[in-house]
Amino acid sequence: MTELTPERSRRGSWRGLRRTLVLGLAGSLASAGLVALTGPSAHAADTLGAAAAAKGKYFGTALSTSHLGESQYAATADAEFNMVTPENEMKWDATEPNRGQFNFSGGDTIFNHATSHGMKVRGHTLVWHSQLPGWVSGISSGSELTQVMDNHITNVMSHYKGKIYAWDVVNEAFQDGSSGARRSSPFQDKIGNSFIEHAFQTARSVDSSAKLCYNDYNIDGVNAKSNAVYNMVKDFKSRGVPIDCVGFQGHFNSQSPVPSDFQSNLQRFVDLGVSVQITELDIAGSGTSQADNYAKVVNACLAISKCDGITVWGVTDKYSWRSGDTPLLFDGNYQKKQAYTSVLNALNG
Ligand code: G2I
Repeated sequence: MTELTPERSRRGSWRGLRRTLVLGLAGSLASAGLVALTGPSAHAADTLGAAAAAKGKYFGTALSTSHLGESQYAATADAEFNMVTPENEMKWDATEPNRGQFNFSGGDTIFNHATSHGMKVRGHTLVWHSQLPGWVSGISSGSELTQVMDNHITNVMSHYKGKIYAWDVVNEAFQDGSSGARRSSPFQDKIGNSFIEHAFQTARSVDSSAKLCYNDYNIDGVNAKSNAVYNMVKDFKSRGVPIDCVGFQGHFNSQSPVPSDFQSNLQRFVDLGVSVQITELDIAGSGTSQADNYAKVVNACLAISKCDGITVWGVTDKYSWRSGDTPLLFDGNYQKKQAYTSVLNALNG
């Protein structure tokens, strides 16, 4: 997201003055009984993307080629969101199923749909142990795997060079639990700790216009895993390894609720000099408790100027990766849920 330039800030002050005048006039008319003042704000935006944009943030969704042909799916996404993450289409198994053979058909479908409807795109994800073709896991030499990783990053990022808002360069490289250790993966086991910084360095050299993020789950509050990620980012910053953002996936349920220190945890990462993004938000539940949890997440991001935006991990409960948890903002019939209204009100607040 663009920083606040002097010009924008002047426009902001003008907006403030204009708002004072408009509200003053509206107040006089109201007291004269000429108009009724209704709602929280006369200028409240009526879509998630527009409401977020008014606060200098984005509000995105994961999108899947499997459902784009369903008119309500596409129409809901196009109306509400201003950022898109391909749910599976830019992952390694989709983009390089065989060594050296790249396939961007699914990624391009999502990219073209998003950009032709005015939405930006987050790239997801370049280096991840999951949805990784067997031929990659089968490589036993660390130096060969490093070359293969570099070649993958280079080809995928070059295809979308200059067009991607942010890339999840490395995804889910740390273990859950109290160890704070790296997760065993082909990259970790064969290349070693340096694979992450190597991936970021390669990514920067290919497309310096994309923000480069590390993305993970269960790092939303302060815990051993988020401490380990925090220490990695701190180390990267101190040594000049290029990293611009940390993605907090935000998959919440009753075992893993929105933590009370969510906002302060985001803030400590911002204090290291990166921005933060909520990248895969979904919250199990229903009704008021789900709506309240969504509001907590949105309010935390709004409170942090370097929280770039929020992406929910899907459009409708019908196609959620965990649809039994009904974790999204639209139900299976594309009706707005209480959680939707809660998010929109928080963004407009
Ligand atoms: O698992 C939830 C997310 C955790 N963080 C990284 C995300 O990339 C991940 O997304 C999910 C997708 O939402 C699922 O759609 O990643 C899953 C796989 O790790 C995706 O599921 C897979 C199915 O397991 C495959 O059977 C299927 O072929 O989606 C594939 C494409 O439809």
